Amino acid sequence: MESHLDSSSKHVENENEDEFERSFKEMLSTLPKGNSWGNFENLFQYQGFWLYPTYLKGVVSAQQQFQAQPSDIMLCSFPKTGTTWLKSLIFSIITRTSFDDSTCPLLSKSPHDVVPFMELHHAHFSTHRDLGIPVLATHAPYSSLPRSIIDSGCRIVYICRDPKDSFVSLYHFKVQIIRTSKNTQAQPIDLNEAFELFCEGENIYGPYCDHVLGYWKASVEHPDKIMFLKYEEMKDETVLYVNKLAEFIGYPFSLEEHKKGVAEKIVKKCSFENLSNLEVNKSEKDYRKVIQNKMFFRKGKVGDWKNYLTPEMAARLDQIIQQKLSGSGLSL
Ligand code: PAP
Repeated sequence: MESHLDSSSKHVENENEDEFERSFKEMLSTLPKGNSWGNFENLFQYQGFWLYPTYLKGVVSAQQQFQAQPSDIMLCSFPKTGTTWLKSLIFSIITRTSFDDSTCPLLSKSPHDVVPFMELHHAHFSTHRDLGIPVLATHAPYSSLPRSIIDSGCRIVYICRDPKDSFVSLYHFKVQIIRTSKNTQAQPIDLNEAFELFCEGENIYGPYCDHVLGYWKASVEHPDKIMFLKYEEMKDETVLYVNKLAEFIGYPFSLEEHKKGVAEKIVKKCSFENLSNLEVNKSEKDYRKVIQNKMFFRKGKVGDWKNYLTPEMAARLDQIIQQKLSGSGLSL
């Protein structure tokens, strides 16, 4: 039975939630409003980046409430740069002695269910610390991370990708979401229009370059705390990077594990071919409202942009990126 104390603390919790909703709505009404990318919601510009209200609410809530621990691991990324892959790799590294080939949760759960997003679980921030899996993912830009993440000194792993491939991946994701949505206001956006917006930085968590540069600069300043990865390099030498990753997050492979090829097995288990063929990841089960598990697995290739962008479009985006990154020491 619910105790008197439980119900009164729930009451306070509800009041706090109501107060948060009220002040969030008030703040939202003051922010610059952007395009919707065919969505039924517009993007809003917050601290220099474009977000949909649902994600923005989670980021603001995390800024106010999330308490990071030094042993936490934050997986940060711009959308469509390899988050699903990195979630499954980090999860597998951390839990490698807890499960065997037949009991691994990745066989029956989406990588997004085993490693949650910070901004999608506002007020709960389930890091699964209690299960010994202190990992949380976010697409929030570095400058909008909750203060406690920086102050705690916890490890941050960031992954980026050729923006041309990220754009193509994002575009297809968006088209699928709109197709699945029952909201009649949602209309698929045209590729050229979406490309224009992406070049101007008006896309979810955009501008892309500012997102990448924020984490890049922080990783140069604090290489012991922030690991900066590139999707293409990971694809090329996955085993090497899984070893580096394990070392960096504090779960290095032992000599015995090296001999047994444990890293190689993790790489195989988390490969696009393997994960995308699991029933759970082929499923149309809603991961979150209109987003289905299968939408996180499209092609998993480097250079698929060539099938969608003209050479002129590619040159234009490359030039924007080069200009923005010039002098940073980073090339993409
Ligand atoms: P998110 O930001 O919504 O979480 P994210 O996982 O970062 O998405 O990106 C999805 C991309 O990663 C898709 O790329 P594509 O559209 O170019 O195909 C998806 O196919 C790819 N991807 C998913 N899982 C893997 C994997 N195991 N290995 C390599 N790429 C993967």
